[in-house]
Amino acid sequence: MHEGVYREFEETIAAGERIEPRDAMPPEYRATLIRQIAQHAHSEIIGMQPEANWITRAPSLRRKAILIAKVQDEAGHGLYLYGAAETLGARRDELLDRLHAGRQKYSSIFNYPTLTWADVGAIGWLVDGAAIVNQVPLCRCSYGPYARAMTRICKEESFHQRQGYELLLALSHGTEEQHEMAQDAVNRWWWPSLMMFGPPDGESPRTERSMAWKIKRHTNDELRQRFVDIVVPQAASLGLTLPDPLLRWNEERGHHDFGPIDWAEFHAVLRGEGPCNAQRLGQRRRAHEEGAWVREAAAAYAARHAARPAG
Ligand code: FAQ
Repeated sequence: MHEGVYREFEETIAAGERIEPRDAMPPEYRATLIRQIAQHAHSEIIGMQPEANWITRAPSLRRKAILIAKVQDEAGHGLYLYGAAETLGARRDELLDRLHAGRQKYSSIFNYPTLTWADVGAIGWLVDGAAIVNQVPLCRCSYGPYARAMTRICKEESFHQRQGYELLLALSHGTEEQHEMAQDAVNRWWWPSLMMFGPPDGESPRTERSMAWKIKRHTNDELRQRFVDIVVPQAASLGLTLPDPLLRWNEERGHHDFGPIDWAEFHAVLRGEGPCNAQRLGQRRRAHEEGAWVREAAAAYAARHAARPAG
């Protein structure tokens, strides 16, 4: 009987149609999605920290209002994604427990520090830019609730990306000191942004299966290349350079060549040895503990309303 059930699943995938929460699906498909969506959700809420670090020090009221809205959007993205994971039977409190215990990952990129105000611009331009390149194909992912969450998230991310670009443009054309600050931020965020796309294809254990299931639509290296090709002309319009002496247009390939990525650094960050891993996870655990009263109050409120007769 199981075979028949999964045949329908295989046919839906082959036809390029969506799998929905009540459809039968192989347990490995469910587990892969829970892992990826949870890691993605964790990245959104941990990703609030590096930029939130600058809210109190934003240089103007306008910049402060924009930054608060952006960080709030990231919390919202986390909510959509935890909601999508719940449609697969995952429990949100268990996913958070796994994050807090260091048993579930979040993106490597958020383990780097935000040293100056220009880092807010570099995150918007490069980190949100990389996130968009990775996430636009996920809008066509085979699992309906994840694909639909991505559609909305991508729209908001493109505002974030433009916000970062505009911030860097202002700094790049400001005083000499501001220009240098923008260049320094780009120098520090460039390589970690390339690592966001994951290990090279030959060392990516999940890609083949996820491509067959149409969760992923492109490999890690394909999306990394797409990102480099998009960003190079943007850097030129910003009047900033990218810190890679090997970066150049390859006429034959029709793409930019770029220098080797330090995969040892990437693996060290994934092992918890990045510059800010301990700080980020510590802050997340503290926020969770200090927010316990909010969760309790919300549960008590919901229980009281559920007990009240309708009308
Ligand atoms: N960091 O076999 P693969 C954002 C893990 S954007 C940490 O290639 P897969 C927006 C991988 O999960 C950032 N871990 O795996 C924002 C796997 O883990 P496992 C979040 C990484 O899944 C902007 C193992 O290594 N975006 O937050 C990383 O096929 C600004 C083997 O790798 C997403 O999560 C990494 N960089 O491909 C927020 C997008 N790379 O199995 C705030 C959705 C790989 O050992 C401010 N996810 N790993 O547990 C994906 O598209 C995929 O999961 C990939 C990895 C492409 C990340």
